[in-house]
Amino acid sequence: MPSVTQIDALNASFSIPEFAKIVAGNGGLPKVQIASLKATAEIYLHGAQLTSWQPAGSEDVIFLSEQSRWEDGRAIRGGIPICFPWFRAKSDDPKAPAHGLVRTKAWQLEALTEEQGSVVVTLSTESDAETRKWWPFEFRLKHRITLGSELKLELIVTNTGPTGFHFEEALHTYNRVGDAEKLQIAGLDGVAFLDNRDGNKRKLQSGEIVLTQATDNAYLDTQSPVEIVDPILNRRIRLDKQNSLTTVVWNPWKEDAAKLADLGDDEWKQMACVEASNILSGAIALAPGEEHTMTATIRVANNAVA
Ligand code: TA6
Repeated sequence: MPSVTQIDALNASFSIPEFAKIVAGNGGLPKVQIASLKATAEIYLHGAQLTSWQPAGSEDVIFLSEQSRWEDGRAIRGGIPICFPWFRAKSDDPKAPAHGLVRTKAWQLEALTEEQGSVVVTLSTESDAETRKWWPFEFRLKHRITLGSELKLELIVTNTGPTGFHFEEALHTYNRVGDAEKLQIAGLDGVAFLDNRDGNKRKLQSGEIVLTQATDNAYLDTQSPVEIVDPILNRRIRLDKQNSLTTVVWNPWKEDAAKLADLGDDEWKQMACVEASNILSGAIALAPGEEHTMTATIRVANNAVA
Protein backbone atom coordinates (compact mmCIF):
# COMPACT_ATOMS: atom_id res chain seq x y z
CA MET A 1 0.00 0.00 0.00
CA PRO A 2 1.55 3.37 -1.04
CA SER A 3 2.46 5.71 1.83
CA VAL A 4 1.54 9.35 2.19
CA THR A 5 4.97 10.29 0.89
CA GLN A 6 4.43 8.28 -2.26
CA ILE A 7 1.15 10.10 -2.85
CA ASP A 8 2.96 13.38 -2.12
CA ALA A 9 5.61 12.39 -4.64
CA LEU A 10 2.94 11.60 -7.25
CA ASN A 11 1.34 15.00 -6.64
CA ALA A 12 4.68 16.75 -6.89
CA SER A 13 5.23 15.13 -10.30
CA PHE A 14 1.78 15.13 -11.79
CA SER A 15 -0.97 17.15 -10.07
CA ILE A 16 -2.56 20.00 -12.02
CA PRO A 17 -3.81 22.71 -9.66
CA GLU A 18 -7.60 23.09 -9.81
CA PHE A 19 -7.92 20.12 -12.19
CA ALA A 20 -6.33 16.94 -10.93
CA LYS A 21 -4.63 15.53 -7.84
CA ILE A 22 -3.73 12.13 -6.44
CA VAL A 23 -5.31 11.11 -3.13
CA ALA A 24 -5.62 7.95 -1.06
CA GLY A 25 -8.85 6.32 -2.09
CA ASN A 26 -10.75 3.29 -0.79
CA GLY A 27 -8.47 0.82 0.95
CA GLY A 28 -5.76 3.47 0.80
CA LEU A 29 -5.29 2.75 -2.91
CA PRO A 30 -4.06 5.86 -4.77
CA LYS A 31 -6.55 7.45 -7.13
CA VAL A 32 -6.48 10.40 -9.49
CA GLN A 33 -9.29 12.80 -8.61
CA ILE A 34 -10.40 15.08 -11.41
CA ALA A 35 -12.64 18.12 -11.21
CA SER A 36 -12.98 20.41 -14.23
CA LEU A 37 -15.77 22.57 -15.61
CA LYS A 38 -16.55 19.71 -17.97
CA ALA A 39 -16.57 16.72 -15.64
CA THR A 40 -15.54 15.08 -12.39
CA ALA A 41 -13.92 11.66 -12.39
CA GLU A 42 -11.86 9.15 -10.40
CA ILE A 43 -9.23 6.69 -11.66
CA TYR A 44 -7.38 4.18 -9.49
CA LEU A 45 -3.79 3.26 -10.30
CA HIS A 46 -4.93 -0.23 -9.24
CA GLY A 47 -5.88 -1.72 -12.58
CA ALA A 48 -5.81 1.76 -14.23
CA GLN A 49 -9.48 1.52 -13.41
CA LEU A 50 -11.83 4.45 -13.88
CA THR A 51 -14.49 4.25 -11.16
CA SER A 52 -16.45 7.45 -11.70
CA TRP A 53 -17.17 9.86 -14.58
CA GLN A 54 -19.78 12.56 -14.17
CA PRO A 55 -20.00 15.04 -17.06
CA ALA A 56 -21.30 18.47 -16.05
CA GLY A 57 -25.10 18.46 -15.89
CA SER A 58 -25.36 14.67 -15.66
CA GLU A 59 -25.44 12.07 -12.90
CA ASP A 60 -22.54 9.64 -12.72
CA VAL A 61 -22.45 7.48 -15.85
CA ILE A 62 -20.40 4.71 -14.23
CA PHE A 63 -21.64 2.07 -11.76
CA LEU A 64 -19.46 1.14 -8.78
CA SER A 65 -20.51 -1.54 -6.30
CA GLU A 66 -20.76 -0.54 -2.66
CA GLN A 67 -19.52 -4.05 -1.85
CA SER A 68 -16.38 -3.80 -3.97
CA ARG A 69 -13.10 -5.00 -2.52
CA TRP A 70 -10.20 -2.52 -2.34
CA GLU A 71 -7.11 -4.67 -1.94
CA ASP A 72 -3.89 -5.42 -3.76
CA GLY A 73 -4.43 -8.43 -6.00
CA ARG A 74 -8.26 -8.15 -5.96
CA ALA A 75 -10.42 -6.77 -8.75
CA ILE A 76 -12.56 -3.68 -8.19
CA ARG A 77 -16.28 -4.42 -8.86
CA GLY A 78 -17.56 -1.74 -11.16
CA GLY A 79 -16.03 1.11 -13.12
CA ILE A 80 -14.08 0.14 -16.24
CA PRO A 81 -11.81 -2.85 -15.59
CA ILE A 82 -9.24 -3.72 -18.27
CA CYS A 83 -9.22 -7.34 -19.34
CA PHE A 84 -5.94 -8.51 -20.94
CA PRO A 85 -4.44 -10.79 -22.35
CA TRP A 86 -7.46 -13.12 -22.03
CA PHE A 87 -11.15 -12.66 -21.37
CA ARG A 88 -13.07 -14.69 -18.76
CA ALA A 89 -11.21 -17.93 -17.95
CA LYS A 90 -7.86 -18.68 -19.62
CA SER A 91 -8.78 -21.32 -22.20
CA ASP A 92 -5.88 -23.66 -21.36
CA ASP A 93 -5.55 -22.99 -17.62
CA PRO A 94 -8.66 -22.67 -15.42
CA LYS A 95 -6.45 -21.80 -12.42
CA ALA A 96 -5.30 -18.57 -14.09
CA PRO A 97 -6.89 -15.31 -12.91
CA ALA A 98 -10.20 -14.50 -14.65
CA HIS A 99 -10.03 -11.67 -17.19
CA GLY A 100 -6.24 -11.75 -17.32
CA LEU A 101 -3.37 -10.16 -15.50
CA VAL A 102 -3.64 -6.38 -15.44
CA ARG A 103 -6.87 -5.44 -13.61
CA THR A 104 -5.25 -6.34 -10.28
CA LYS A 105 -1.87 -4.74 -10.98
CA ALA A 106 -0.62 -1.39 -9.67
CA TRP A 107 -0.11 0.66 -12.86
CA GLN A 108 2.33 3.55 -13.29
CA LEU A 109 0.97 7.06 -13.69
CA GLU A 110 2.77 8.40 -16.79
CA ALA A 111 1.17 11.77 -17.40
CA LEU A 112 -1.62 14.11 -16.37
CA THR A 113 -2.37 16.92 -18.80
CA GLU A 114 -5.14 19.43 -19.41
CA GLU A 115 -6.26 19.96 -23.02
CA GLN A 116 -9.01 22.45 -23.86
CA GLY A 117 -10.65 21.92 -20.47
CA SER A 118 -10.47 18.12 -20.67
CA VAL A 119 -8.01 16.16 -18.53
CA VAL A 120 -5.92 13.40 -20.08
CA VAL A 121 -4.62 10.67 -17.77
CA THR A 122 -1.99 8.25 -19.09
CA LEU A 123 -1.09 5.07 -17.21
CA SER A 124 1.08 2.10 -18.12
CA THR A 125 2.11 -1.36 -17.05
CA GLU A 126 4.25 -4.11 -18.50
CA SER A 127 5.12 -7.78 -18.27
CA ASP A 128 7.06 -8.86 -15.20
CA ALA A 129 7.95 -11.97 -13.20
CA GLU A 130 4.35 -12.25 -11.97
CA THR A 131 2.79 -12.07 -15.44
CA ARG A 132 5.35 -14.51 -16.89
CA LYS A 133 4.13 -17.13 -14.41
CA TRP A 134 0.88 -17.26 -16.39
CA TRP A 135 1.81 -15.93 -19.84
CA PRO A 136 5.31 -16.20 -21.35
CA PHE A 137 5.19 -13.04 -23.49
CA GLU A 138 6.60 -9.51 -23.16
CA PHE A 139 4.20 -6.62 -23.43
CA ARG A 140 3.64 -3.00 -22.50
CA LEU A 141 0.18 -1.54 -22.03
CA LYS A 142 -0.65 2.11 -22.08
CA HIS A 143 -4.09 3.37 -21.10
CA ARG A 144 -4.95 6.94 -22.10
CA ILE A 145 -8.19 8.35 -20.68
CA THR A 146 -9.53 11.70 -21.87
CA LEU A 147 -12.16 13.11 -19.49
CA GLY A 148 -14.45 15.94 -20.48
CA SER A 149 -18.05 16.16 -21.67
CA GLU A 150 -17.34 12.83 -23.33
CA LEU A 151 -15.11 9.99 -22.15
CA LYS A 152 -12.46 8.59 -24.46
CA LEU A 153 -10.48 5.47 -23.57
CA GLU A 154 -7.52 4.21 -25.58
CA LEU A 155 -5.88 0.89 -24.78
CA ILE A 156 -2.51 0.59 -26.51
CA VAL A 157 -0.83 -2.83 -26.52
CA THR A 158 2.80 -3.20 -27.61
CA ASN A 159 4.62 -6.50 -28.13
CA THR A 160 8.01 -5.79 -26.55
CA GLY A 161 9.34 -9.33 -26.89
CA PRO A 162 11.05 -11.48 -29.55
CA THR A 163 8.01 -13.66 -30.31
CA GLY A 164 4.54 -12.94 -31.65
CA PHE A 165 1.46 -13.47 -29.51
CA HIS A 166 -2.34 -13.50 -29.68
CA PHE A 167 -4.35 -11.62 -27.07
CA GLU A 168 -7.90 -10.78 -26.07
CA GLU A 169 -8.87 -7.45 -24.54
CA ALA A 170 -11.90 -5.66 -23.17
CA LEU A 171 -12.86 -2.33 -21.63
CA HIS A 172 -15.38 -3.95 -19.29
CA THR A 173 -17.58 -0.87 -18.75
CA TYR A 174 -20.18 -1.00 -15.95
CA ASN A 175 -22.75 1.61 -17.06
CA ARG A 176 -24.93 3.00 -14.31
CA VAL A 177 -28.64 2.65 -15.13
CA GLY A 178 -31.96 3.39 -13.44
CA ASP A 179 -33.36 -0.14 -13.75
CA ALA A 180 -31.79 -2.95 -15.82
CA GLU A 181 -35.28 -4.37 -16.42
CA LYS A 182 -36.43 -1.16 -18.18
CA LEU A 183 -33.61 -0.65 -20.67
CA GLN A 184 -33.39 -0.96 -24.42
CA ILE A 185 -29.95 -1.60 -25.85
CA ALA A 186 -29.79 -0.64 -29.51
CA GLY A 187 -27.21 -1.15 -32.24
CA LEU A 188 -26.79 -4.96 -32.35
CA ASP A 189 -29.85 -5.96 -34.35
CA GLY A 190 -28.97 -8.76 -36.81
CA VAL A 191 -25.55 -9.38 -35.22
CA ALA A 192 -24.47 -12.95 -34.40
CA PHE A 193 -23.46 -13.64 -30.80
CA LEU A 194 -22.22 -16.43 -28.57
CA ASP A 195 -24.41 -16.94 -25.50
CA ASN A 196 -22.05 -17.68 -22.63
CA ARG A 197 -24.99 -18.70 -20.46
CA ASP A 198 -25.97 -21.38 -23.01
CA GLY A 199 -22.73 -23.17 -23.74
CA ASN A 200 -21.62 -20.36 -26.02
CA LYS A 201 -24.22 -21.39 -28.56
CA ARG A 202 -24.22 -19.16 -31.67
CA LYS A 203 -27.41 -17.08 -31.96
CA LEU A 204 -28.66 -14.05 -33.91
CA GLN A 205 -29.79 -10.83 -32.24
CA SER A 206 -33.20 -9.78 -33.41
CA GLY A 207 -34.12 -6.17 -32.67
CA GLU A 208 -32.97 -4.26 -29.61
CA ILE A 209 -31.77 -6.05 -26.49
CA VAL A 210 -34.28 -5.98 -23.65
CA LEU A 211 -32.85 -7.63 -20.53
CA THR A 212 -35.25 -10.12 -18.92
CA GLN A 213 -32.75 -12.57 -17.36
CA ALA A 214 -29.03 -13.12 -16.70
CA THR A 215 -27.33 -12.16 -19.95
CA ASP A 216 -23.74 -12.77 -21.07
CA ASN A 217 -23.50 -12.36 -24.83
CA ALA A 218 -20.44 -11.79 -27.01
CA TYR A 219 -21.46 -10.05 -30.26
CA LEU A 220 -19.12 -10.92 -33.09
CA ASP A 221 -17.67 -8.97 -36.04
CA THR A 222 -19.35 -5.73 -35.07
CA GLN A 223 -17.91 -2.23 -34.93
CA SER A 224 -21.31 -0.58 -34.64
CA PRO A 225 -22.09 2.00 -31.98
CA VAL A 226 -24.32 0.76 -29.17
CA GLU A 227 -26.80 2.87 -27.23
CA ILE A 228 -28.40 2.16 -23.84
CA VAL A 229 -31.79 3.87 -23.67
CA ASP A 230 -32.68 4.41 -19.99
CA PRO A 231 -36.23 5.69 -19.35
CA ILE A 232 -35.74 5.77 -15.55
CA LEU A 233 -32.73 8.10 -15.53
CA ASN A 234 -34.16 9.60 -18.73
CA ARG A 235 -30.89 9.37 -20.63
CA ARG A 236 -28.98 7.51 -23.34
CA ILE A 237 -25.45 6.23 -22.95
CA ARG A 238 -23.75 5.75 -26.31
CA LEU A 239 -20.59 3.70 -26.99
CA ASP A 240 -18.60 4.30 -30.16
CA LYS A 241 -15.53 2.20 -30.74
CA GLN A 242 -12.57 1.75 -33.07
CA ASN A 243 -10.40 -1.35 -33.72
CA SER A 244 -12.81 -3.40 -31.68
CA LEU A 245 -14.48 -6.34 -33.43
CA THR A 246 -16.61 -7.67 -30.55
CA THR A 247 -19.06 -6.20 -28.04
CA VAL A 248 -20.01 -7.97 -24.81
CA VAL A 249 -23.32 -7.33 -23.06
CA TRP A 250 -23.57 -8.58 -19.47
CA ASN A 251 -25.93 -8.42 -16.53
CA PRO A 252 -25.78 -11.16 -13.83
CA TRP A 253 -29.42 -10.68 -12.81
CA LYS A 254 -30.65 -11.81 -9.40
CA GLU A 255 -29.25 -15.35 -9.45
CA ASP A 256 -25.66 -14.70 -10.51
CA ALA A 257 -25.48 -11.45 -8.51
CA ALA A 258 -26.20 -13.50 -5.37
CA LYS A 259 -23.09 -15.59 -6.15
CA LEU A 260 -20.82 -12.51 -6.30
CA ALA A 261 -19.58 -11.56 -2.82
CA ASP A 262 -18.47 -8.13 -4.01
CA LEU A 263 -21.82 -7.16 -5.57
CA GLY A 264 -24.87 -6.27 -3.45
CA ASP A 265 -27.85 -8.58 -3.99
CA ASP A 266 -29.96 -5.86 -5.68
CA GLU A 267 -27.15 -3.90 -7.32
CA TRP A 268 -27.56 -5.82 -10.63
CA LYS A 269 -30.57 -3.55 -11.26
CA GLN A 270 -28.34 -0.45 -11.40
CA MET A 271 -25.76 -1.74 -13.88
CA ALA A 272 -25.44 -2.86 -17.49
CA CYS A 273 -22.08 -3.83 -18.95
CA VAL A 274 -21.49 -2.98 -22.61
CA GLU A 275 -17.89 -3.78 -23.43
CA ALA A 276 -15.72 -2.71 -26.37
CA SER A 277 -13.53 -5.73 -26.87
CA ASN A 278 -11.54 -8.07 -29.08
CA ILE A 279 -12.31 -11.57 -27.85
CA LEU A 280 -12.94 -15.01 -29.33
CA SER A 281 -12.81 -14.68 -33.14
CA GLY A 282 -11.76 -11.06 -32.58
CA ALA A 283 -8.53 -11.93 -30.74
CA ILE A 284 -5.56 -9.93 -32.04
CA ALA A 285 -2.23 -11.24 -33.33
CA LEU A 286 0.76 -9.00 -32.60
CA ALA A 287 4.23 -9.52 -34.03
CA PRO A 288 7.38 -8.37 -32.15
CA GLY A 289 7.52 -4.57 -31.99
CA GLU A 290 3.95 -4.18 -33.22
CA GLU A 291 1.34 -2.04 -31.47
CA HIS A 292 -2.47 -2.17 -31.42
CA THR A 293 -4.85 0.53 -30.17
CA MET A 294 -8.49 -0.08 -29.25
CA THR A 295 -10.58 3.06 -28.64
CA ALA A 296 -13.92 3.47 -26.89
CA THR A 297 -15.78 6.77 -26.63
CA ILE A 298 -18.73 7.11 -24.26
CA ARG A 299 -21.25 9.95 -24.49
CA VAL A 300 -24.40 10.64 -22.51
CA ALA A 301 -27.50 12.42 -23.76
CA ASN A 302 -29.92 13.59 -21.08
CA ASN A 303 -33.09 12.34 -22.69
CA ALA A 304 -34.29 8.84 -23.39
CA VAL A 305 -35.86 9.67 -26.77
CA ALA A 306 -33.73 7.82 -29.36
O1 TA6 B 1 -18.22 -9.51 -19.23
C1 TA6 B 1 -18.97 -10.57 -18.84
C2 TA6 B 1 -18.17 -11.53 -17.98
O2 TA6 B 1 -17.16 -12.10 -18.71
C3 TA6 B 1 -19.10 -12.57 -17.38
O3 TA6 B 1 -18.84 -13.84 -17.90
C4 TA6 B 1 -18.89 -12.45 -15.87
O4 TA6 B 1 -18.02 -13.37 -15.41
C5 TA6 B 1 -18.36 -11.03 -15.75
O5 TA6 B 1 -17.56 -10.84 -16.88
C6 TA6 B 1 -17.66 -10.67 -14.47
O6 TA6 B 1 -16.45 -11.30 -14.33
P1 TA6 B 1 -15.62 -11.14 -12.96
O7 TA6 B 1 -14.39 -11.98 -13.14
O8 TA6 B 1 -15.30 -9.68 -12.80
O9 TA6 B 1 -16.53 -11.61 -11.86
